[in-house]
Amino acid sequence: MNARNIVLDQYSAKIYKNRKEHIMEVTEETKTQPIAANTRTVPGIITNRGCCYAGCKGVVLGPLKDVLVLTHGPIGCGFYSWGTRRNKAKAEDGRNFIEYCFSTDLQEPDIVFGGEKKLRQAIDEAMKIFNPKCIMICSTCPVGLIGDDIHAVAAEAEKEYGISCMAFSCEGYKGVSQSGGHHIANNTVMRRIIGTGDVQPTKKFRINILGEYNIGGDGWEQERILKRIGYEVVAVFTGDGSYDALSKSHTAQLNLVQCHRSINYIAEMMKTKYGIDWIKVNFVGLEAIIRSLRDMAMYFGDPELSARTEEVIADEMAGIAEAKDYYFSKLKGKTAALFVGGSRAHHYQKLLADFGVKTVLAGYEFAHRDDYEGREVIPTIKEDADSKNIEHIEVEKDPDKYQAFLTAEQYELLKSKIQLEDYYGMIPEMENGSIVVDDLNQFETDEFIKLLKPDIFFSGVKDKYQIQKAGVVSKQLHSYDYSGPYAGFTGAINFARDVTMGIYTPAWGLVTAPWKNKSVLKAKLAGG
Ligand code: CFM
Repeated sequence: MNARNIVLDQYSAKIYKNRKEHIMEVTEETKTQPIAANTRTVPGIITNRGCCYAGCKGVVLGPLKDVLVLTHGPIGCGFYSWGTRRNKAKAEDGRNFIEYCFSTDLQEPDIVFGGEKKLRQAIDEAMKIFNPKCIMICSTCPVGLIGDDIHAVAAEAEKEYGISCMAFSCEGYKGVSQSGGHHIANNTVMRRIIGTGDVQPTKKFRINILGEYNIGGDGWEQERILKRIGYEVVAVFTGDGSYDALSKSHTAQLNLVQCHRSINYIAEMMKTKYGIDWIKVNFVGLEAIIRSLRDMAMYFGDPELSARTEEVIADEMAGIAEAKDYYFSKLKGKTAALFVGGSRAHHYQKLLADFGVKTVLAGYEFAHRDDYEGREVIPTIKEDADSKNIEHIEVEKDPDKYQAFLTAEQYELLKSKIQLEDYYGMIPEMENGSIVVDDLNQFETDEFIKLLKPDIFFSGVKDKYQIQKAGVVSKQLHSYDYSGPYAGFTGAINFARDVTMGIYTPAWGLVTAPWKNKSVLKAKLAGG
């Protein structure tokens, strides 16, 4: 029996029926089958997912350094999301609210009598002490339940103080995970900020990076490489991001999408409203970065830019060659499990492969089917007078399906320019025999560790210690455990160094997994 069935068979009939749709063993046959994703977690199962508020406030809005993000709710929500995501930011005009936690600290009487008064007070206080140009109010669960009109309070504050004040009804319970929160944040950022600023474009190659949150300094490393080549980075959404930069982002010529899951909404809306093309990129993993840089150069179709791109790639690769070989020799043949939010399990498989590490299990907390199955948007060359124009076509993973959208010539041109395989989602890129799990839970984590025995398990803080108690080193791929950056060329080496240190630490061999302490009979009954 394969690992998938061994785990599923331990469930009751009802849970089995649900979970079997979320767990897949990759084979030639299953590769083209759908996986259930973005659905409600079975109540009672210990999931690693976050909430709508986490996706809105924590993920998309939180990194904006010159915006005062105010959590309207009991203090726990603000406290728990305080500084835990490691989105780094440098102050530009002396204003950096990143290190603060602002909350209305709702108490029982406010829940009973309404919390709007307290919200107004908090805004007054924030204006007196910090005088921000923009306040964003984020609701947590109880606020939605008692019905505070945060949008009305925001409108009043705009009038009274002449600032920009936006309200986000991102109560935690909305939707099935943090994914709904991304969407809520994206909509308001698009409606209220993008396009409000003014700037005279100076440089030729102006780009935005979407879905890059500067965890551990990833965004800075990407900007360094892009600037070396000659790009102007207009705005990063939203790592080390600012209201000002976002307001001018409509003046860019191309949007790069790093994390598709959290920000594809803005990429699409900017395409519709401003005609800005977008392409998926991946700055995690050496091969992936090189491919992304070449695609960008191809988009602009400028020979000088292409030459400069190749120069920078060669130089960066030469700079890390020795370290790369060393870590490859240490890591080759190791195996990894990856369970992250909605895009990193895909991206980091590429980086692991650069060092000879095979991914035996991968999964997402809240990805949608397109993230798994590889329904992708790829750039295609449009046949018109200016052949550099690029049109987007939604592509299913079955190549025959997109062929129908294109003329034979376009199809051939496309194939010659871009290796489509590289743009597929997570599942089509995985080796046969590996396991894919959506919304992995605590029970399944233990079970798959027993069966697959990965050398390292990449995940988050909620399950890190559970994994380490089983004798497997766990590295956080959300926060990087206080390390990073992991994106870019030098980032790849940082990553390989940390992974090597983790795997070669002798401590893991000294840990006895909890199931190994069970009596033989009990262990047998428990399937251990
Ligand atoms: Fe995108 Fe992210 Fe991720 Fe995400 Fe996240 Fe994150 Fe993540 Mo944690 S935006 S989907 S909601 S890449 S916070 S920076 S690491 S779960 S895989």
